[in-house]
Amino acid sequence: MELVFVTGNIYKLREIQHLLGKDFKLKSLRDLGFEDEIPEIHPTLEQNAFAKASFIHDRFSVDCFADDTGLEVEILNNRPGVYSARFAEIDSDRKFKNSSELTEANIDKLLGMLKEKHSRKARFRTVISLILKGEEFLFEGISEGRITEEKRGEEGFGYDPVFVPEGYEKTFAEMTLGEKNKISHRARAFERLVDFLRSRKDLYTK
Ligand code: ITT
Repeated sequence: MELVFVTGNIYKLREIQHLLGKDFKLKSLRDLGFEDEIPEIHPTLEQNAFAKASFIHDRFSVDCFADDTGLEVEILNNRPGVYSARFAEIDSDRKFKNSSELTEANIDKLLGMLKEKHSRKARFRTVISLILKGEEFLFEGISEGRITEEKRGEEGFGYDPVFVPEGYEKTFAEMTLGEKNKISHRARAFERLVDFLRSRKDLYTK
């Protein structure tokens, strides 16, 4: 089965293709010849995921899905949440040369805000919006954990160097892709998507 994954993030595309296996052929936005940014302007992960998926569905009439993920830190009232990707830009005039500089600044801001705080409890939450034959289906995956005091590890992306999942000592950035995929928020949400697709073959065969 062919499905379009509405993302501009190649790390995510790699992670998800790894999870889905050979039953599903994942197409990227580039395969559709689409390389523009889709604005993520909504106040919730659910709305953003749906906006991305419906934008591509309306334009190309393809079955597709989009996800949105946020890091929700309990003592910060679930911030950065939906603003995780652009956290360092909020209330700041600073301009960033590239995405890795922004990622570093996001992490520094987070660690700064957590200094002296008595709790470092956090969770990643992923929401997937699937549009299949014109109908929307939503899936969620959560990874509970905590924010470290310092960055550790080189793998992964985003906040991985400062997030330790519950029951582990290593950060996500100290795990291999295979290890992270077994327990990550995105993996859990995508497992639900895959289970759904397998159970509802009637929706997309013929
Ligand atoms: P899209 O093109 O799919 O929108 P994105 O990089 O904006 O890609 P998300 O919206 O899913 O990705 O995630 C928002 C931000 O949350 C992302 O830029 C990272 O900073 C952070 N993030 C998401 N998933 C993460 C993960 O598994 N590990 C670490 N950080 C993550």
